[in-house]
Amino acid sequence: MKEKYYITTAIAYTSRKPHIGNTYEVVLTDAIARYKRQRGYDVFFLTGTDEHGQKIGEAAKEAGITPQQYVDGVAGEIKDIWNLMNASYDHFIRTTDDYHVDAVQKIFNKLYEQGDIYKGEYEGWYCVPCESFFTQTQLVDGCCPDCGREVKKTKEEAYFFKMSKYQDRLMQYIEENPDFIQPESRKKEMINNFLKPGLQDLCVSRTTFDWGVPVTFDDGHVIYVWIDALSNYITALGYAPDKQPELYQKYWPADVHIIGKDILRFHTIYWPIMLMALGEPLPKQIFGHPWLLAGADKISKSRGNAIYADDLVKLFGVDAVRYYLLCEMPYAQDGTISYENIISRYNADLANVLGNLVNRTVAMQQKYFGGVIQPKTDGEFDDELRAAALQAASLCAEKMDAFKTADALAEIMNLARRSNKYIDETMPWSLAKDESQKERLGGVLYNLIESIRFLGVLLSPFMPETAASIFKQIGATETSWDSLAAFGKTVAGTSVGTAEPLFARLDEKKMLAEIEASMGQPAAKSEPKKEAKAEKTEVEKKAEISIDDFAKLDFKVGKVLASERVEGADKLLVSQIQIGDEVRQIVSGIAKHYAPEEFVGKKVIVLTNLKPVKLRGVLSEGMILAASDKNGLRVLTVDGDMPDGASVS
Ligand code: ME8
Repeated sequence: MKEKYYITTAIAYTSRKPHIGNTYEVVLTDAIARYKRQRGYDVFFLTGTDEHGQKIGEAAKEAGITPQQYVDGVAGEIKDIWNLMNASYDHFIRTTDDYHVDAVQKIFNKLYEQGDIYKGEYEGWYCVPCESFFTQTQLVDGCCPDCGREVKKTKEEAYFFKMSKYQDRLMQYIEENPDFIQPESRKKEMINNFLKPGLQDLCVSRTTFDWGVPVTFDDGHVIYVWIDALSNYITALGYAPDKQPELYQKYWPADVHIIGKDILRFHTIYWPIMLMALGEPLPKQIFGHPWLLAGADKISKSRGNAIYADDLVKLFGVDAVRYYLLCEMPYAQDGTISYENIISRYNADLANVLGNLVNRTVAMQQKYFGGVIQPKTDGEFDDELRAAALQAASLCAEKMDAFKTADALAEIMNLARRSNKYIDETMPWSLAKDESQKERLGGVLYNLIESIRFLGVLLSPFMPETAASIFKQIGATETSWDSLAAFGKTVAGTSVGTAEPLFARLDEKKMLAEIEASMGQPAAKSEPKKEAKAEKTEVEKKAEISIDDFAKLDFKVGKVLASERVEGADKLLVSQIQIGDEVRQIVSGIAKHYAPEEFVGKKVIVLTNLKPVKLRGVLSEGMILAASDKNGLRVLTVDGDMPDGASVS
């Protein structure tokens, strides 16, 4: 029988649409859930929305609608974004769901009946955005010690939870279970800041507003939103004090609650104490992830610096956004997000390394063997590639078991880089020229396909759509984690699919200008005119230049790997040019003079340091030199065999 694995996210407040920081948490949890499923666990992944409390009640009032109408709208937006990000949750709980409300009331009643909750009067301070109580001495400069915002003086009749009664048991539990609070640094923070100074009884009901779960035995009281919210982790499994259904018995205790570091106190102190009082087992682990910052600030719904996942997905696609979030956020330190960073990571890792590897390999398999995968051979550099693939799998597992997604992704990208290096080392295009090397060429491509298959399997939890596209392009049938036990599961004689670019390089400057324009800032000058100029062949006599001017031009030998017509432009060909260890995409006005198939395989001269432009919407990263007059056009090439990447001067 499969081992169970129960993983949860925090439930997001339905005060506003979730920003990219909230979304990060869901993507992180999803990657772990997918990884665990891949490793054979029976996973239950829970997420949902936290819909009660003063903050949401006030937001609804401001919007002029009922709280229920308000939360229905925002919960819908949250679910849409989680779905857009391909979050593979098994259940989405809303704290306004009837079964949850009913169970929370029963939990409150049980704790009251057994004497853990008592009635008193609360006098102190309340932070509405954090939905937290504070004493005068806990305030910092008169403001909330957590978020620094204004607090409200509160005096009301209230119920209290005897936290102090369970303090010693909790301390003992934390000491005996060293992995309970992760990362380690956060554990010390909780012990030193909250447990050591001594726990105060927690105020667990409110009377000054009514958007919450009513206390059944005392009209006018609603249950404190954190008691309501934390209970979701067990009510979602059908728990109530009078019933522990099969789902609950199977999955509880949770293997891990994934939450942001700002809400650790609620999860590592209040929640375990609630469970102790209910006589239920405690979650095995609480993982407090770092924050995603915009510049130096925490992204926050109320600070107005929010970036939203749906906007990013429109620009970059789901998997690129997932990739950015998962590799930008190290284990314990905060990460940052900006459009520039996303674009440069996209180009550096996804387009240049991963996309390029898959595209080149599938194209070569098609070109040299009509797509049919040839048998494995043994040759130079093969052992290293094989070892790199096996090592990537074991290191990736090690990092994922510790929730270190950024480190796991770094291992995967290392394998992709190693595979690109293998292409440079084995030079398939050279092997292809020599009939006696045909078998070796087949073996080299076999190893590349197998290495890409490893990448597909390893990337599945992080970038599920990309992994599916990789499997389709290489025609992979073995896609399970277990298939990574050995290098060589690709079946010779099967065929690859058609090469489809996974990630086309982005034009950073243009994209940033478009983003700025869409944000309401002055739009950049329109690009098409610039493009027309770059495309135009200049024929007039030009002014003299010095040798220093000439030295600024970086010409290289390039080899045309692939070429096709640009849709809707009868003069343009878009070609993939191998220049040393990189592949550039170049658009040239030569379609009337060369058929794409005639152009492939040619060694051309490329001006490589020309600023990239878009021609008819297609990115061009350099210029292929050609001679022309009124009778025709011919590209420049080298006299004799020179490797691509060689300098021209
Ligand atoms: O805290 N970077 O809801 P929430 C990373 N309803 N994570 C962030 C973040 C950022 N900039 N901003 C927020 C709540 N988060 C409660 C949870 S659970 C029983 C109740 C994280 O909508 C935050 O830490 O404010 C939390 O884990 C989650 O997003 C939802 O935040």
